[in-house]
Amino acid sequence: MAVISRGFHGRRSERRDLPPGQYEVHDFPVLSAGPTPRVTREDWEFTITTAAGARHRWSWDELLALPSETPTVDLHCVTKWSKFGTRWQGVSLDTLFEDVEDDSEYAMAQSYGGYTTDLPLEDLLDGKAWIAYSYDNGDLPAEHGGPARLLVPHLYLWKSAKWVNGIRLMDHDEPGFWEGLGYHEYGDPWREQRYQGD
Ligand SMILES: Nc1nc2c(c(=O)[nH]1)N[C@H]1C(S)=C(S)[C@@H](COP(=O)(O)O)O[C@H]1N2
Ligand SMILES: [Mo]
Repeated sequence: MAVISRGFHGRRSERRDLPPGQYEVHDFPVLSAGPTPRVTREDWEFTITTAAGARHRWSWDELLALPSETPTVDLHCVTKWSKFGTRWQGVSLDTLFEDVEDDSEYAMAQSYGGYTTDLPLEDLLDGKAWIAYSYDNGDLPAEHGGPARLLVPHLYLWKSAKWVNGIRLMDHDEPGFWEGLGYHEYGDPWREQRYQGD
């Protein structure tokens, strides 16, 4: 087997899994389309609404009483920064969808403050998405979506709705906030799906 000198590998950061067109950052940029909503844990609630209108609701205490997971994931923002190895704690959407009966194909995540983003329901399931309430072993800071945000790290970060307060199931796709402004309806960083038509 050939011994390859260090030089051929390039810098350490280039060996990480960086999707096309992205660069690595070490800080944690804040990107918010509007002011940061202030939601107290007492007032916070999360609702899954089926296409038929059935509502499944969790208070803050009910969310925290559910089994949680501690995913370590890479984040990829459409503005081209990627951050490796971010550590979170949250409840898997699989847990929240356990008792939800609906065969809808699409979901709209909705946030305090009015932000929305749409995605196929299957992209929220099978261990791919969480309602995250802790970042780096601390409370999730408000500017990053606290008390809790959606975390869907396999898609561009605009799908990870901060200050999430619900998911509405839909039998057809509808554009969310950025999708309605020309961003890609799916947003796979590995296929560089930044804008409509990519
Ligand atoms: N409610 C809400 N969620 C949001 C946004 C927003 O403006 N409002 N911005 C999105 C975008 S474009 C990105 S890149 C990430 C940024 O998350 P961060 O501020 O924690 O880095 O949040 C996403 N979720
Ligand atoms: Mo973004």
